[in-house]
Amino acid sequence: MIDRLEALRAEADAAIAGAPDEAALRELEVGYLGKKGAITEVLKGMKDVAPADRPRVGQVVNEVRGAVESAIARRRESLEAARIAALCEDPTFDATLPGPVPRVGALHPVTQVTWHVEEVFRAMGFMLLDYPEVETDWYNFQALNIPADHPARDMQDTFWLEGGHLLRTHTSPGQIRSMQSFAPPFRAIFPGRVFRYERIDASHEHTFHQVEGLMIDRDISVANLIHSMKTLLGAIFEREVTVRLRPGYFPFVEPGFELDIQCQVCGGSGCSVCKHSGWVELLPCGLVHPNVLRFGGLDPDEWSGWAFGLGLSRLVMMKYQIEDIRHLAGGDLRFVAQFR
Ligand code: FA5
Repeated sequence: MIDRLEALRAEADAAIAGAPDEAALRELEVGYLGKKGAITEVLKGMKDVAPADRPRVGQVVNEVRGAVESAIARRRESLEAARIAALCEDPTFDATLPGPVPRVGALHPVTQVTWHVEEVFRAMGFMLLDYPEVETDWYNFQALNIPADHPARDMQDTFWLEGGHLLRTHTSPGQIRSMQSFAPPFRAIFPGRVFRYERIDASHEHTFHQVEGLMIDRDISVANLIHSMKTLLGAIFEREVTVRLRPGYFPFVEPGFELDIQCQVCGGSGCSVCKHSGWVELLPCGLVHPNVLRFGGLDPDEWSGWAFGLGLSRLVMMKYQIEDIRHLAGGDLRFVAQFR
């Protein structure tokens, strides 16, 4: 067996040294070392070797296999060097020409800002949650203190589905769902798409993004809420932005506020995005209404909370000074490529 191996080694050495190209070399590699290769075949005879001789024979097998492997590697290197040298001799080859540039994609600005908002809130100990886009009337309205005949339903025109389901008009149903899932105190944000049966214009889409935030604890106050909103906006815009707080009505918070931001597209002088008012409605918020805490299964005498529903699509527009919301879902890759 040792003689057979030594003969194979000599034969392989000569064949490898004479291999004219990579294809021939690859064929030799398979022929000697492959599953059905000559060396592998010899190895199968190991079972017939006397036990006392096995260590010595085994050593030779390993040596021969290693030698063939390194002969192949050396030949491969020299073939490659010869190929490059030949290329350099070719007068039509210009090594200074730029190579093909890979096409690099870009994350959509909504994704980028969503991730940024998530990062800011995670650093403040908030959980990141995800809730269904198809909701029931109960989660989307009733449990948020908006009964069937409540005029506040008109504030959010709804896409109704079969079987009493609907496309969620806001991310607020997550307030009830999270209260049902987590024992207080807890804090969470839930970003996502929302849908409204609305006429679209420069600042209104039928499908847009919101991020809801909810903090449930004992003795929560408006001061906690304002501090968190300021931290968020400071981090997102990376500069001072002018905001104003006004009373706002939402059946699920009491008191409720509208936090507006000075329009970053026109700087406050008036444009189509801010409807020539200089301000953009961005961040409705307030203290969670006791009825909503009850619907979520919490005792309002013990627990309190704040919530906000950030208009994420509008935030993206303000951050990047995008003058029309329809660009966001327009599917034009030239638009997305600008946010690389
Ligand atoms: C709500 O959706 C409430 N759920 C927010 C809330 C949550 C209030 C928690 C209090 C506590 P509103 O309908 O105002 O509120 O929408 C919230 C934000 O979404 C708006 O400030 C605005 O920035 C954005 N928005 C509303 N409608 C559209 C639309 N058609 N296109 C794009 N953005 C919109």
